[in-house]
This record gives sequence, C-alpha cells and structure tokens, in this order.
Amino acid sequence: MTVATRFDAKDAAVDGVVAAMKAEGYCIVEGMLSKKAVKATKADLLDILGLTPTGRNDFEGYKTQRIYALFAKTRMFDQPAIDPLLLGVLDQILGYYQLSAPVGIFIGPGEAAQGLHKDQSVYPLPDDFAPVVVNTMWAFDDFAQANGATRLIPNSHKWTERTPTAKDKFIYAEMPAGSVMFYPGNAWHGGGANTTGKARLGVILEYVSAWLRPQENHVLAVPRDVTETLPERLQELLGYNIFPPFVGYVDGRHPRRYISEPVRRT
Ligand SMILES: O=C(O)CCC(=O)C(=O)O
Repeated sequence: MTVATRFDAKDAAVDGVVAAMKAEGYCIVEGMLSKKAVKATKADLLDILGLTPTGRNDFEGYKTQRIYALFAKTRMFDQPAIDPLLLGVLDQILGYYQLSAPVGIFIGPGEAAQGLHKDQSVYPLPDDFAPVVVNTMWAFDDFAQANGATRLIPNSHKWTERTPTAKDKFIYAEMPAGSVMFYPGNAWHGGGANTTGKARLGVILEYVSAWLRPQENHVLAVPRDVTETLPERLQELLGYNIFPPFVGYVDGRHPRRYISEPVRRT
C-alpha cells in the first residue's frame, strides 16, 4: 500500500504522519509555521549565529554553524516544540519522551554532504530495535537539493544488519520554509552538500524515549530562572519529568517540584 508522504499542515493528521513514517521512513508537512513566524525566528537565529563558531569535525561540518543549547538562547521554539501534531506523533511512536538534541543547523556555501547516519545509533541498541528517537527538521529557508536539503534513504528505517551503499537512492527533503520533515531515529539520512552561494538554515527538534538519556543535558543548559517561565509541557520535555514509575526522581519526588524549590539538605 502506498501512503502519502507530504501534507499541507491544514490537512495533516497524526495518523497520516505516523503511517508515512512507518511505511516510508519520513513525512513532510508544509506550512507548519506561518511566513511571519519563519521571518521572526530566522531573524532571531541569525543574531545567535553571529556568535556561533563553525563545526569542529566532518559530522558538524567545517562550513556549518550549529546552535546548541537552543532553549537557553531563543524563545522561538517554545511553542513549536509542543505543537499538537508533533506531540501526537511522539505519543504514538515513543509514548514517554523528552527533547534530546534541539539544534540549529546553518549549512554554509561549499559545505560537503554530511555522512549518512541513524540518529539512534548513539545508543548501544540492536539494529532491529524499535524507534527510540523521532526527529523533526524545521526549514527556515526553502530547502532544495542544491542548498543542502536533508537527504534520506526511504525505507532504510526497516534495515537490519545493513548499511547504505552507492546504489541506494535518496530523497532530498525539498520543502518551502515553514515546513517540517518528521523521521524516525532508525532512518539513514544526513545533511546535503550546499553548492549554492547562500547558507541553509534548519533546526532539528529531536526527541528520545524517556528511559534513555537525551543527547544534550538541558537541565544544565537552560538556566533555572528561564525554565520557571516556560510552559509546563516544555519543562517536562526539558527533563523535569519521570519515566514511569519513577525514573528521574529528585529526592524521592517528581522533578517538577524542584524547578523553583531547591532540594532541602536538612
Ligand atoms: O542538517 C541536516 O539536514 C541534517 C543534519 C543531521 O542529520 C544531523 O546533524 O544529525
């Protein structure tokens, strides 16, 4: 059965996105952000990029800038990170989850293609393990093959004991600014080469099952006085939550209680 892998946000439903991710290993939803939100977010990120170094290795990209500790640096993702469509997809695929790696990725002119990888290979799990990571790539420029649109091998999320070869065909996540590509952590993908003269801005909001450690330690990255001001669901996604029954407790209690209340020592 073929499923749709591209929707307009106004027609996108959780079941359709999950079906595409399960069948093909990705789903693109156009128009998740308004033109106004794209413009405002991009302006904020460009300010941050003014203070952000280029990458230190092939994976980060020597001509690419990456904004880590995103929730310490901008408020523009507080709502996108808890978007109802996104949370609905995460509820179905992961159940209990946290933010793992929220990262701005500005692929500069002349950058080479990033090596193909599976996001969940950072965890020592068998190849045929169920998805423990769901990633979303948010476009703040029109993504095209030429400017480094993410490349992904459809169906590769079903592979076990197999790695990509030169014969495998990619799709390029070509999509207008304001779109989002959803993909599971076991799909082979990577940033594309940028052969244009302009950098490409995207942001990944990557989530991981709550029984695993997130890639970035948000409890240290995001100052406590900032966390106090955030929506409760976002606080939970930044680590102030448990995996039932009590993984992640603090002093025997739910971590939410300690956002504004330090642990008593006596
Ligand atoms: O920038 C992209 O298109 C993808 C980046 C990526 O997959 C990563 O850095 O893990």
